[in-house]
Amino acid sequence: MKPQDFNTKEENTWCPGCPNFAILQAFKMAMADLVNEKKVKAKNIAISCGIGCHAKIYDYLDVNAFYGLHGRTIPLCFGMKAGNPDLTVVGFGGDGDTYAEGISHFVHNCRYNVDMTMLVHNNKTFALTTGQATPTSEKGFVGRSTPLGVKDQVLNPIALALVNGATFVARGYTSEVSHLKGLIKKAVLHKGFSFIDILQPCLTFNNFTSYVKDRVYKLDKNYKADNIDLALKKSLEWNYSMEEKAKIPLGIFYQIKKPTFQEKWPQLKKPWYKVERKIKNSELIKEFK
Ligand SMILES: Cc1ncc(C[n+]2csc(CCOP(=O)(O)OP(=O)(O)O)c2C)c(N)n1
Repeated sequence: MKPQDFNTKEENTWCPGCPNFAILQAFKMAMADLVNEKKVKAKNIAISCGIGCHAKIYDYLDVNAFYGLHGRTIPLCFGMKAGNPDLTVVGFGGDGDTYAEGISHFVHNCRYNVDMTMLVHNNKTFALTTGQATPTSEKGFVGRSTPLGVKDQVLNPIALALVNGATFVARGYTSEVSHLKGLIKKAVLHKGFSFIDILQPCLTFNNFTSYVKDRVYKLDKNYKADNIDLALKKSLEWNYSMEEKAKIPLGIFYQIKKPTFQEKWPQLKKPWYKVERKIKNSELIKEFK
């Protein structure tokens, strides 16, 4: 299988040069590899998305998919996985989508450890609606909804995921496509909730490329990703601000094994459509007639 085998015939309406293309490409390359390595079955890939520029990825991937509501990607993925544990479930969200509208689902899924992957296209703005502030917009960010600049504390999604029990927490960057592809492969193979915050500058409404490009660095090969204290320390190295001296780590901050939601609930191990029910629908209907 080749990455382009996931292409659809839909016209792509992202802005020319949008870093979302890099996420699409990294995902297609990662999934093609996993299919060729016989670790994933193409027919079992199921995705969902929120609402926003990121969500258009739904149109550009020839896989099973459910177009969601703003912020509801995670519960949709949760439902798909609970309904059919054979599926390889991946959610795509925006930073507004996941860290504003969908924040409660994000936090609780870190606790539940549903076996799914969440890829967040983090452009630090609500892009589709033309550049309002999101929780990861830094203090001082001037956008359509904040002409006087953001006054509040910025949200650090990496630290948030870590303190709430997430079992796979990573950061990628759209200018590092093959690194991102590697992260996606590892995330998909992880048993449990795997989360990658992907820095994706929005060329039209929030282009922070020049800020990140010289500040990113990859976590060292000797970095031990199973140590929560170290992971937390690393997560605080950059607080999504525009501080001059910041350094931005990329890679897997933390990965451990914990029982998944399905393992905690043995009733959910079998796909629901294979469960034999004692109740006969026809008898029930008769009773209510
Ligand atoms: C509940 C709800 N609130 C607001 C909207 C309007 N809305 C549609 S797209 C969007 C911006 C999406 O931004 P983000 O999730 O960051 O994704 P991006 O466009 O940046 O990829 C908003 C606010 C909506 N569709 N539903």
